[in-house]
Amino acid sequence: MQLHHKCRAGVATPYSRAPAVLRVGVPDDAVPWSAAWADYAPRDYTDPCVEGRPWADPALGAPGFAPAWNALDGGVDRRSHEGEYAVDAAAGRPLNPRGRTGLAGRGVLGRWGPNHAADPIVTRWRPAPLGAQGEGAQGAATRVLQFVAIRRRDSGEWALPGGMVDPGEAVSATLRREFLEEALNVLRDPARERLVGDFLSGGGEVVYRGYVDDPRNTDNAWMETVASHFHDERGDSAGALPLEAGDDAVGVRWMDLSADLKLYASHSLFLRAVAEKMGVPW
Ligand code: RP5
Ligand code: MG
Ligand code: MG
Repeated sequence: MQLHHKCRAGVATPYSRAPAVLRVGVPDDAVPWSAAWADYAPRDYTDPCVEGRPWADPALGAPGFAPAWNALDGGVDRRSHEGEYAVDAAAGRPLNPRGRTGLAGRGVLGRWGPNHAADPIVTRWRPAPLGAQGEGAQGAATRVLQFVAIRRRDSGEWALPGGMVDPGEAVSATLRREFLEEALNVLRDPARERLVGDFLSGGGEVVYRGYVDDPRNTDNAWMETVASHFHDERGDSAGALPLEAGDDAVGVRWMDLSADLKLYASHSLFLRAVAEKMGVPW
């Protein structure tokens, strides 16, 4: 099992979105639920920002709330890409498939169990510097792949322009919508949608599907995603878009793919898969 570390540490650590709330330190060997830890008693924390929100679940035990774990529950997909997850029988709570995080409850996440997102990875070859265009095409070996990165409003980190799959929404629609909102700011001017034409249709090529090591994760709520790749080989469609940050993004830019990038959550892992697919060094 791959150990999560953005949502867990060996020593007590503040929860990223509510620093007064401390995660219990969870050493590597105590991460799996199968590791005995009789007096493991993490703080139970659900942030007030999710209470009563239309996009969030009610509290467990609230009248009329009977979630169907590991199932498509009305419009809400409570299935995991990781296979069937366990549910703590006594507490009636789903358990993080990657093990302990040092914090119980939902934190700032809306759903108990999996919270589904989609991450569009839009790439182009880095354009030759101005004035160098006439010197012949870049050799395949020296071409540098770039992707569209956004800077997140919540943590200030660079990330993929991903977002949550709405209940009943197709993942291909989420990929397109989130790119339009965060990297093109269609919320300011809806007419900008036509700039992408059909570049983002069809869902792209899935390079990752599964758990995200997201700093918001808890023992009972976690992020999962489908990361999908869209490549503009000639750089004259998506590669030439007038990028503009919007919604929960405060910055946007083309970034060279590199193992050295320090990106949000486990986004580097998805980019590594793109580098392998495109045959560029990582
Ligand atoms: C990450 O959070 C996913 O990979 C996706 O990029 C993002 C979705 O959450 P929001 O951007 O909507 O906060 O875990
Ligand atoms: Mg968004
Ligand atoms: Mg987002």
